[in-house]
Amino acid sequence: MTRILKLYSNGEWVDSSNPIKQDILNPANQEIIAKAPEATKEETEEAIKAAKSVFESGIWSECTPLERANVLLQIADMMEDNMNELVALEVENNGKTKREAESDASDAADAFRYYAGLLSNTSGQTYEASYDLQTMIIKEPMGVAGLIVPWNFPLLMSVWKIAPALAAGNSIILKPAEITPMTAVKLFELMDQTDLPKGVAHLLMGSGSIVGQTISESNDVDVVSFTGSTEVGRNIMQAATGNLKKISLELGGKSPNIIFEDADFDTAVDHALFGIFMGSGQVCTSGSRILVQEGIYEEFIKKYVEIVKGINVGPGNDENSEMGAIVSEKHMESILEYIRIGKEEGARLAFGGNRIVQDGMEKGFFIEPTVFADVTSDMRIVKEEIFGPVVVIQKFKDEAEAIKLANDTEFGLAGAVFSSDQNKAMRVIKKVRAGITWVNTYHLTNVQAPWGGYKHSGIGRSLGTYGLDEYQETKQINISM
Ligand code: TAP
Repeated sequence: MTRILKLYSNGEWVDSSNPIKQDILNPANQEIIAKAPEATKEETEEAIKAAKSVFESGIWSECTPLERANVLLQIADMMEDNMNELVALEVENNGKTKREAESDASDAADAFRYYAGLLSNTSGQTYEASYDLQTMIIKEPMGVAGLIVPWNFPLLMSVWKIAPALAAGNSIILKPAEITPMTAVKLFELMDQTDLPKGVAHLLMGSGSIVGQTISESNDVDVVSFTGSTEVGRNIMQAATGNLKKISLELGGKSPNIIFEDADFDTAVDHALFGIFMGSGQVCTSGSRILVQEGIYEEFIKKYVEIVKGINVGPGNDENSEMGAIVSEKHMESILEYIRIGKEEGARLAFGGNRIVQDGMEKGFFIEPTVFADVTSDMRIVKEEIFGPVVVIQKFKDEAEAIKLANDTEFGLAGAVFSSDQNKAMRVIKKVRAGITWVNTYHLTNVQAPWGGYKHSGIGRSLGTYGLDEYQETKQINISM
């Protein structure tokens, strides 16, 4: 039976007054798994007001750090106790593989533990500004935090925002992507069973143009944290001007993966595969532009394609699947359109390029892992974020050209260098204008490290102590003595 989802507002699961419901699909077979409410502007405003009033009551914002840490640990425990269900829901709703969903869910529980740990540590600053003036710097919660997340990591992106926002003592409104609400609903069901006071956390499903826009424009929202497209990020920045709310934006990327001739060949090939095909390429930090030094260029393509041919694409719940489905038909069509454009632009299609419709996969949204070689910097497939399993491979001559090509993009989210010369690798990675970078590996990161981009890839940082700062005000108190 199809599940009917509800909004979670002011500590209650409630129906929306809007009769329109969104079908929530399994992208591996188009089965309807649930019907989700579409919150109205009025319902969004009511939730914001309730969140504000609970914030002002001090029931959460004035808890001791240790009390808040205990609640975060309860949420982490609940997630771990319900890991299998969280994983199954993510696979069913997003299309990613079980292995990927397991890693997301475990990282998400860890993020709650990490922020609980930060709260358990004392921190702060006090100094003597002059003989008779003592200055103290303190951090305070901001108020209501609007958290808007995309469909590619529905659970992990929600938690990367919820955990620090709650740790800081804010009230929160979470808006999941319209098409992937399932794990957010489960997470709120779990949070509802903890000691988190009612009314601190609200879950509003609905469209970006109504719920997202209302959150971004509201004068009662003090901070908006958004992950998604650069276009919507710009929109949010404009909408936020009303009350000059703080914003953090984690946007798109077109990240370079630079492979020098002196790199360990097999390691470079292996990580360049993982760099783009993890999450079917629907990952903001994907290494979607591989830059290979001329001496190994043809050999690299040959080996790369040989392995790509063997990637097992299939439903996420099949243990043998190495790459899952594309999240929606609309997004699949957009990726296929880019593949068409790439062919038209004259890039060499070294492998893939088609929707997969055989072996009982005809109802799912599956695309072959796709490799374009011999691309040039002016091509749209090199410049624009495709956000799918499509990689472009470009040749470079020397270090200077590698850096030039790597930075020849409006984005600046991620980048990697592969070389056995540590000095050269460090020299080059420091020149790459991006916030998340790797040497001789790809995608590996941790909850302590700041996550975010340069240039059109965003503003602000998630995770680590930096992530907590995004949800805090900083105050100086000067004490005359
Ligand atoms: P977006 O349209 O940016 O959606 C991200 C989130 O913002 C969703 O919750 C969306 O709601 C909401 N949103 C949409 N319009 C809004 C508005 N005017 N005000 C406030 N919130 C709004 O991304 P998408 O459609 O999911 O994907 C489009 C492209 O974005 C992708 O192809 C990819 O290039 C990029 N993208 C990047 C990332 C990361 S991690 N950087 C993640 C996802 C997508 P709805 O779901 O209701 O539209």
